[in-house]
Amino acid sequence: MTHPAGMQRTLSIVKPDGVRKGVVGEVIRRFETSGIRVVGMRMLRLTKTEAEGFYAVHRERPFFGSLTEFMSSGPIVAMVLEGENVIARNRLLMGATDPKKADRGTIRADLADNVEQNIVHGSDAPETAETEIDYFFSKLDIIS
Ligand code: FUP
Repeated sequence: MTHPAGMQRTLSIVKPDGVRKGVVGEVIRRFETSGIRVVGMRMLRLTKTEAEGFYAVHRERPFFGSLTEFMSSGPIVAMVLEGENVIARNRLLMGATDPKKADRGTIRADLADNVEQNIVHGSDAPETAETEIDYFFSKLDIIS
């Protein structure tokens, strides 16, 4: 299977606040409108332990307990996104981690309440994208 140069995959998550607010469709619409393809998708609820595994890099941070409590507080929608340079493009659509600092028109500026409950997750680099996609998806779950 050959892909055009620059073609990437990334993991996106609509977090429990996004599902509670009913903005899953709105988030997907923004991806599709900007030419990003959804090639895998599932809804699930993480246990606290699974949320801790996903955010293991933040283990020592003061917000780790609260963040993993929040991430396991309700269902999430995990997606594999595909496109040219999609890791950076998704991060641009998401906006800064803290919605107060995010540019207008980004998902977080428009929809999020605070730095913890910030609607979406998106992988930040090719290596983390691969690890994070593998955390949620088997090869058979992804459309190629
Ligand atoms: P991002 O890549 O934009 O999701 O941001 P980070 O990887 O820095 O942080 C991951 C998650 O930790 C954020 F989405 C929310 C949470 N977080 C807090 O709760 N408080 C903080 O001060 C920073 C991050």
